[in-house]
Amino acid sequence: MSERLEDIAAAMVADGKGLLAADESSGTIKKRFDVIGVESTADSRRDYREMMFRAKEAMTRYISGVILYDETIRQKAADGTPLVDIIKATGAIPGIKVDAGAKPLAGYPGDTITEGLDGLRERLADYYTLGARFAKWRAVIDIDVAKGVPSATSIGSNAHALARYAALCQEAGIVPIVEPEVLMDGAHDIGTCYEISKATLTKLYTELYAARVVLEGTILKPNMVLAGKKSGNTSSPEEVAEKTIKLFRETVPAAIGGIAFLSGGQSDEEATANLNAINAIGPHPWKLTFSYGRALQAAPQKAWSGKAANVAAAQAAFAHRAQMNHLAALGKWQPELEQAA
Ligand code: 5MM
Repeated sequence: MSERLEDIAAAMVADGKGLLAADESSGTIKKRFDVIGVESTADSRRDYREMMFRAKEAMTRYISGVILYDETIRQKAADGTPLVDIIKATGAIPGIKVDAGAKPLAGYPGDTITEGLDGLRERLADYYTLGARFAKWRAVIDIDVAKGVPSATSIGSNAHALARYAALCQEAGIVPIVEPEVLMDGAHDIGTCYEISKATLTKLYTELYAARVVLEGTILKPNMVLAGKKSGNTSSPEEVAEKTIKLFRETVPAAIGGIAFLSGGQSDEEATANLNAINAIGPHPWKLTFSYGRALQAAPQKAWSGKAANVAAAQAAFAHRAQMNHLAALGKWQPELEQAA
C-alpha cells in the first residue's frame, strides 16, 4: 500500500468502508466487560479483540482500519500471530490511540484538556515500527451552559493540542485523526450543540493551519449535531443531517482526507440512521463514514459474553452492524434491513 499520507487517508474512507474504534483504555474496557460479566484481564481483552479482528466478512468488506490501544498493538493472538498482522491480512489498516486522556483543566471547573504531547515524537516512531499508519487523539468538550462550560480557554487549548499532535503525526508518516468530541451527555438543545461544535471546529482548523498540517493527510472524527441526552429530546435523522452538514459546510475545509463520525452514546441503530440521513442528502465535498466504538461493538460484546462458544455468533453480530454502517456510509440503509436480520 502507498505510504503517502493522502493515500492512507483516502483508504481510511474508501467507499462504504469505515473505522472500528477498538481503542478503549483499560478503565473503559473494564466498564464494558462489567456489563457482560467478564473479568478484564490481558487475556480476556486479547480474546475479545481477536474475535473481532478475525471476523472475516466484517473486516474484509466493511472495515478500512482499526484504532488500537497501546496494549493491543503489542499483543499476540492465542496462536502467537501478532494482532496487527491479523488486521493487515484482512486489508484493514492498523491505527493507534496516542492521547493520554482528558484531564481536568486547571482553573476551569467542568472543562478538560487532553494530555499526551510529551514524548509523543518518540512514541509515534515506535508505533510506526509496530505497523500503525494512522493515529487518534480525542479532545473532550462538555456542555453545561449555566456553568460556562465549555470555556473559550478549553476550546482553544484542546484545538492547539490537536494541532501539535497532528503535525507530529505527519512528521512520522502517520495520518492523524483529529477528534474534537462535543459530548451529547448534557441537557442542551440541538441548537446549542451546533453553536459549540461550530466554535470548536472553527478554532480547530485555525490551529491546524497555524501548525502547517497538510489537511489532505488528516481525517476529522467529529460528533454529529444532536440534542443532549438529558434534554429528553431526540432529533430526527433528517434534522441531524441538515444541521450537521450545515455546520461542516461552514467550518470544515473541503481539502481534508475525509470525515469519520464517532457514535458518542447513540444507540446502534440511531448512529446508523443518522449517518445514512447525512449521506442521503449528498453529494458532499467530503466522504462521510463511521469510526464507531460503542455503536459497532455493543451487539458483538453482548453476543460474545466472554465465551469461546459464542465467537461465531459475536462475529455475525459484528458483521451485521458493520454492514448496516457500510450501507449508511453510502446513503443506502433502510430501517427494514434491521428487522430482516
Ligand atoms: C473506543 O472508545 C474510545 C475510548 O477512549 P477511552 O477509553 O480513552 O475513553 C473513544 O475515544 C472512541 O474512539 C471515540 O469516542 C468513538 O467511540 P464511540 O463509542 O463514541 O463511537
